[in-house]
Amino acid sequence: MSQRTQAGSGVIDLDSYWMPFTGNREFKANPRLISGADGVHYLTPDGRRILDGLSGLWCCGAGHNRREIADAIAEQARTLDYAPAFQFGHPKAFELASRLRDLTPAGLDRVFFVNSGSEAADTSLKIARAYWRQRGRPGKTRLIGRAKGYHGVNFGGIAVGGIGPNRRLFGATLETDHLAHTLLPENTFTRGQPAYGAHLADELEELVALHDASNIAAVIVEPFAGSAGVIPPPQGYLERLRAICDRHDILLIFDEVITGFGRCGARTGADFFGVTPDIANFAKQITNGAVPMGAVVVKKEIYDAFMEQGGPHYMVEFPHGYTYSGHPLACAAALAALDLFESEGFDRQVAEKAGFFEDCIHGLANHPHVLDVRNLGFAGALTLASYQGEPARRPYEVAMYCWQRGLYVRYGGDTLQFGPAFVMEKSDIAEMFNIVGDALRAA
Ligand code: PXG
Repeated sequence: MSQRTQAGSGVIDLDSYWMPFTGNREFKANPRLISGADGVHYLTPDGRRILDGLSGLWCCGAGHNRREIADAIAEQARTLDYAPAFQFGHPKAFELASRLRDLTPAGLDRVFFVNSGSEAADTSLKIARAYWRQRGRPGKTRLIGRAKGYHGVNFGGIAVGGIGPNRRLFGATLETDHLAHTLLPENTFTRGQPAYGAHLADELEELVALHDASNIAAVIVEPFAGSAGVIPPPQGYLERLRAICDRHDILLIFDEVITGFGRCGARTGADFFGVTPDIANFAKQITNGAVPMGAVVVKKEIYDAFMEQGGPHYMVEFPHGYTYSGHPLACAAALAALDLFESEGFDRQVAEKAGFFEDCIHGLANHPHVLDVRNLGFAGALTLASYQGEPARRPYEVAMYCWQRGLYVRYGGDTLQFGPAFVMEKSDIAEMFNIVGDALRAA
């Protein structure tokens, strides 16, 4: 018998949709439909208002259904719905590239458009390898990620990614190495960046000793690890990675898909931590989640290496790109979203409210089942004590309780994650953590 659910006045069939990163059997037995949104709330078909505790999936920091973005998309769809991305261009893609150049740290000057964080990851890894080939050092191919890292789900991204369940079904990937993660028992319940752990960056020196830098193309890390449960870098760690990369001619890639455009309380993670990578990947917040888009922003020297080795002037210098790279609707949405970012000062808003958010989430430290609390900017996570042999069960149960109480929180592994919209009021933040507190007591 097919599974169905009521959605407003109609009934929908749940069978055909194979849902991404979802327990399909559980969802279809216990559907949680979202049919609308308003500001920092979601609306359900049965008329409930649900506080959005993760800005969608870390992507709607400006709040939902922003009229400025919706109007820009509608206007663009009537003016130029699509233009060929290869060998032709449309003005808004150039305008947006300049805008991203201006909003990202000095030195990051050339912008390659993609459609997601996963495509940004694989694109950045291909750029890194090809760059060294263009520079006459074709042996530099090895890619290094970090345990607990998340760089999306394409083959390059899972190869450098460090989350086992995302890789183990899929067989061989690229040959990669991983730095140790920085989630240390010494640092539990730290507010913001822990003081201890910068030495873990020195593992990169050990990998250089093992492989020789002549074989290593790039290191990719998230400024703070997001998906694995908000793991802020130890103080001095990113600086040390940067120094080791410089010493050995290894490109440093920051995956800023979550940290970019406001989440840290700065324009980017690079700005917040004061470390500039050679390549920075963005997605999510670029368009406020309204149209899929990602961007890989690289140093001018990297772009120039491709131009110099490009052959006859009519030849393609970098055989890579997507039909929808720089899609007109995405560009229009991004320009409107970045207008809001600047006019409403989302980086400043987060910086101002981050202390309140921090106090609220650390207020849960003594609640039942809580083993750790971590936070940075408008991002935070709880690690919860597991049921024997069932690490993922308690966060799921807590999240289901919250959903019943009108709060959407993200659960995965043994963590709960929080990433409110930048525009969320303090009263909503307090309510969010009150509900979570009740859920923990009930669990
Ligand atoms: N890199 C990073 C750092 C990410 O966080 C991706 C790449 C992949 O992006 P796409 O657009 O291909 O999904 C991500 C995505 C969570 C959560 O709960 C995180 C992501 C996605 C969904 C949930 O932390 N990050």
